[in-house]
Formats: sequence, C-alpha cells, structure tokens
Amino acid sequence: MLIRKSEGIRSSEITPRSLYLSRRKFLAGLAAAGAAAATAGGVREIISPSATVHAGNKINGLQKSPFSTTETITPYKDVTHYNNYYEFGTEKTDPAEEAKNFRTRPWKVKIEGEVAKKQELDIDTILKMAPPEERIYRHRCVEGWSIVVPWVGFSLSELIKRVNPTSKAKFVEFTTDLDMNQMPGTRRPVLDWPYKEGLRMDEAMHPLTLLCFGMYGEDLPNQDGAPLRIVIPWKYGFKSAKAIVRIRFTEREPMNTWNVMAPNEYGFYANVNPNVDHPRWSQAKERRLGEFYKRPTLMFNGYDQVASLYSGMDLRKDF
Ligand SMILES: Nc1nc2c(c(=O)[nH]1)N[C@H]1C(S)=C(S)[C@@H](COP(=O)(O)O)O[C@H]1N2
Ligand SMILES: [Mo]
Repeated sequence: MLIRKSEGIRSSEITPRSLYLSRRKFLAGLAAAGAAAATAGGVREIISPSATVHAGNKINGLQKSPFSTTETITPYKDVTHYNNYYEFGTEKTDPAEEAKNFRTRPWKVKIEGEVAKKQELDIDTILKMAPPEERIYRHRCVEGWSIVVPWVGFSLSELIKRVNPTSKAKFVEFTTDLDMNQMPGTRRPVLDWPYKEGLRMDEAMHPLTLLCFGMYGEDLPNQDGAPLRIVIPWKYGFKSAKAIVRIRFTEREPMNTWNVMAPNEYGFYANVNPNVDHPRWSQAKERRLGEFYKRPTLMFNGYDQVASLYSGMDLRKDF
C-alpha cells in the first residue's frame, strides 16, 4: 500500500528473497553443479525450508476448519519477512526487524459506538471467547503478491455477538495502536495515524472473517499484527488491520486509512477483483511468494461464497 508514485512502483517491484531463492533453485537444478551449490548457506535453506526458527508460543487445542484450503502453505520465513506495517517502517523487511520488541501485554481493546454496553476487554478475555481454529486461507498480501497462511483465530462474529451491537450498527471500524515510543514509523507523517479500517456489518459477521491471534500453530508474530488482527480472505491485504485497540460500531460508513490517503486508488470495499485495475497497475494476475510464474487472480480471491453480499452492487464503482 503506497502513496507516493515513485515509492509505490519501487516497492511493489522489489523481488522478495524467497522468489530470488526459488530462481536460484531453478538455476541450480539446470546446472550439473547443483551438489556443489548446495553447500552454500542460502541454498541449504531451500533444501530444508522447515528448519527456520519460529518465535511464538504454541497454541494448544487447535480445531481444524472446513474453510481451509489444501493449497501449499507459504514458508513461515517468507510470511514473516515480507510485510506491510507502516508503523514499523515502509520497507517490506522493516516490520520483522523493527517490531521485534513490541510489547503486546498488557493489551486492552475498547468496544465503542452502537453497542448495548461500551466496555474495555482484556486481550486474554477475548482469546477465551471461542475455541481457537486453524484456518488455512489464501491471502492477498502486498500488491501483486499472494500467500497461503495457516492463521489461528475464530470468527469475528463470536466477539460481535457477545458485545451486543444495537440495531443502528451498520458498520464496524477498527482502530489500531499508535505508540510513538514503540513504533518508529509513526514519528513521521507517512500515514494519517492511527491506522484504521472498516467493514460493513454483514461482512464483519460473515463466518470467513477471522479475528486472528496466531499463525503456524503459534502466537502471532509482532510483524504480522500481534496481539490481535483481522483477516478477510476475499479482500486485499490492507483491509486486515493489525494491532487492534478499538472496535467501534457505527451507523455510517467509517473512514479507513488508505481510502483517506488515496481515494482514487483504494475504496472502502477492496474486494479482490481482477476486473478492476488499480490506477497504477493491473490486478488480473498475482505472484505467490516463492513462485516464479504469475497466476490469474480469482474474483473474491476464490471465496465465491461471499458473492451474495454484493448482489446488486456495481463492484467497479464500489471498489
Ligand atoms: N496497523 C496496520 N495494519 C495494517 C497495515 C499497516 O500499515 N498498519 N498495512 C496493511 C496492508 S497495506 C497490508 S497489505 C496488510 C499486510 O498484512 P501481512 O503482513 O500479514 O501480509 O496489512 C494491513 N494492515
Ligand atoms: Mo497493502
């Protein structure tokens, strides 16, 4: 997600390390020198991708989800080292480095707006609201790139049901943490801090919409949005607010950061839609992290079960 033209083009064209590695693997396969090359550190990593170090605590009692895809899971190392999270810097590799020591406890989430009772929930209370599930979703992360991630969480609807929105609640707004001491990126006016996102109530209540606090069977790494984020698998990555501190129910469509920063480029809905070009690039194809060839992008990222939420809407206009 980018604002300035030069920066946008540069960042989205950067070749992530995983792709670079797979290209090397490809070349190594062609060359008879494969065995010799395999002794180099970088190449050894390709041979045993699971040997990467995970940082989080294991989450016990994970239930499997019928919503999971059986597609190949993207390596942990890639998913945790190619992130957009501007509070921790604008380069894709900044969050892994700069969010290392981010403190995620104690952590409170304010519940505000059109609800029966405004309250402040402790993160550990939220985590106990429903059994944790593993949901393997396709995810459109950074522009043009996709990943397959075993997220951990439960449907956002579990929380929404418990906080009792009033009949006036038509939208949900998510506000994320703004801590200048811990988030070096927020000391500069790169975005209109704090980062905000919003969903229509029926989108928020859809069973696919995940309130997420883990991945790969462990606590969420800081760069991926610890301690609490949302994941909406049929929408572009920027809808998935990280480090949520406030959930507000509203009657009117809330503002959201990218829509405010670049309204002609980023709309409120942000459904994955290969038929609507971004003003600066086509959205017809995507490249999965670690793969060489692009693949066609599917409408709603392949999650056709959400199509009925948008019947009667013009998704070229309401992009
Ligand atoms: N708080 C916060 N949440 C954020 C962002 C951000 O800058 N700050 N970036 C968004 C964008 S532009 C993308 S593409 C996704 C990336 O999520 P991922 O790193 O898990 O792929 O996070 C979204 N959530
Ligand atoms: Mo993004």
